[in-house]
Order: sequence, then C-alpha cells, then structure tokens
Amino acid sequence: MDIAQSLPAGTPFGGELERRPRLLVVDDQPVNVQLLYRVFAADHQVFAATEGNKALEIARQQQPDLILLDVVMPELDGFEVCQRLKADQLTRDIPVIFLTANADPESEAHGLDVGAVDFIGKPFNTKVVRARVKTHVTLKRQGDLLRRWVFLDGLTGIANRRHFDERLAVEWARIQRSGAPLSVLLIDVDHFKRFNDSHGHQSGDDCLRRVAAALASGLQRPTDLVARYGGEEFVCLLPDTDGYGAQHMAEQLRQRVHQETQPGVSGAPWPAVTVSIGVGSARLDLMHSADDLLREADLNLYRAKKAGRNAVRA
Ligand code: GH3
Ligand code: MG
Ligand code: MG
Ligand code: MG
Repeated sequence: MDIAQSLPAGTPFGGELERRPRLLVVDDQPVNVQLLYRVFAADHQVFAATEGNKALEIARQQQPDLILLDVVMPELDGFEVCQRLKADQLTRDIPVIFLTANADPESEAHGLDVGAVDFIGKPFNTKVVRARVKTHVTLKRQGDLLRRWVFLDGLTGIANRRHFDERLAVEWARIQRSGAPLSVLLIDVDHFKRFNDSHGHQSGDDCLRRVAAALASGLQRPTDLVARYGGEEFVCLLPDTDGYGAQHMAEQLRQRVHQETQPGVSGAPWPAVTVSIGVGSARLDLMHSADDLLREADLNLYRAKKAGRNAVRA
C-alpha cells in the first residue's frame, strides 16, 4: 500500500496511535490460534492463519501491526514465512514475533537473523506475551507515523517530492524488465504569482491545498500517485499508462482543477485557478533515465504555457 496515497489530502495524523492494533496469529494448531485469540481479541483486531502461504496473503491484504508466528508448520515453516515477509515491500515493516516450542538458542538466533523482533518459547506466559506485543506495536506505529511525515507534503497532505522520486525510480526499474508503459504529468498553476499578489499568501496556500485535493481525487488507479513537486508545481506518476492515456488523464485533471476551485464549489472568496500540464511518456529506445522522462514532461509543460496556459501538451 502506498502510505501517503492512502490518505485523503489534508488528513491529520491524530488518532492513528489510538486505533485498535491489528494482530495476525499464525499457527498450524487451531488450539494455539484459539488460545492467542482469547488473549488478544478484547483489545485487538485479530486475524488468523494456520498455514504459511495464507499468512503471507493476509499480511499483504490486512497490513497487521504485528505478526505472532509459529516456527514448525507443514509446507512453509515460520522462518521461511518471515524471510518472505521481509523481502516484500508491502510487508517488510510489520514486526514479527516467533512463538515456538523449539526455543533453543540456535533457533532463537536464526529467528532474529531472518528479521523477527522477538522470540518467545512455548508454553508462554500470557502477561509476558501481551507486554511484548504492546511494546512492538507501539514501536511499529511510531515508525509508521515517521514514514508518513517523511513522505508527505506538510502544506497539502499529499505525497512529497522525495516520495515521488522513490516511486519513480522503482517504476523506471520495473519497466526496464517489463517494457510496460509509464507516464508522468508535470502540472503547474497558472499565474500563481499574480494570485498571491492579489489575494495574499494565505489564500495562495489554501488554493494549493484545493488544487492538491482536486488532483488526488481525480486519480483513478491505486497505483497512480500525485505529489507536490515544489512551490506551485505538482507531478503525477501513471504506471501502465501510455501517452494517449496520460494525455486523456491530463485533460481530465486540467478541467477538474478549474471546476473544483470555482468559488461556487469551493466556497472560497477567490476566483478559480487553472493549470498547465506537460505529459512525459517513457520511450525506452530514446530515454536513458527517469530524468529524461521528466525532462520531456517539462518541455511539454513549457509548450503548454507558451500556448496560452490552461492547456495540456504531450
Ligand atoms: P506561470 O503561469 O508561468 O507558471 O506563472 P506563475 O506566476 O505561476 O509562475 P512563477 O514561477 O513566476 O511564480 C510562482 C509563484 O508561486 C511564486 C510563488 O510565490 C508562488 N508559490 C510557490 N510556492 C508557494 C506556496 O507554498 N504558497 C504560496 N502561497 N505561494 C507559493
Ligand atoms: Mg506448529
Ligand atoms: Mg512554477
Ligand atoms: Mg506557475
């Protein structure tokens, strides 16, 4: 899950630490699962799996805050499950605690080696397990919060440039292997200096928030990303989207920004703004890096400005 993208623009982060922790319990013995369920169900949201592959699937889909993992299981053992969790970008930050009857020092060392944060022998003391789970859930949530702050733009609440750059690098590497299409949009608010001069910097900030929200609500796929690139410039990353698709998307976003910043719609006292958009689409035969892709979008943005603004060029 794309953390920044999963938040609506402007979402405050408060409340996140109070949410009921989500726990995934993995053990091939249903009786052990039931026991742990009884220990945690009152104040946790508990998911259960009795088999390694199912555990991986649930971890990806449900994004638990912590996984209690048995070691000895048929098919995938707990060590293997942990290794796979740690190799997957979607699950690598979820802390894993091993709970096992085979609690010899060798196993414990191996468990920590493959990425677990803790290792508890069976039979376990309920109070101790609860206390350790609490500690690691708290650490995990603090980490989540930090990751959000690091990757979100403070003014608008959408992703920031750092996040965009990381995603772009990942997508660029991906298309080298897959040959799939990839496009970016560079979006610049028109005459924004004039807007600030006429309506004040505060209104300018409000306006940027509204533009960000309009862009974010206009994206269609969970893999699309919009970020604040800097100042009054925004950028969209559109995986699996070719030049035609991107141009269509850009046209929709251009209209959407204009509509959603109308005083009648936004309730704001200032007039609507427009944006100019430059499209860049990956050409692996001509482009050597993701920078080339951005350069093309920038060139097209320049053309859109030259054409009179409130326009899309591809
Ligand atoms: P163009 O149509 O050619 O893009 O004209 P422009 O006035 O938008 O472009 P220019 O680059 O000359 O000015 C950008 C303005 O955006 C100037 C700057 O003060 C304003 N700006 C940048 N970041 C922010 C911000 O965070 N808040 C506010 N209120 N204004 C900002
Ligand atoms: Mg077992
Ligand atoms: Mg600009
Ligand atoms: Mg501008």
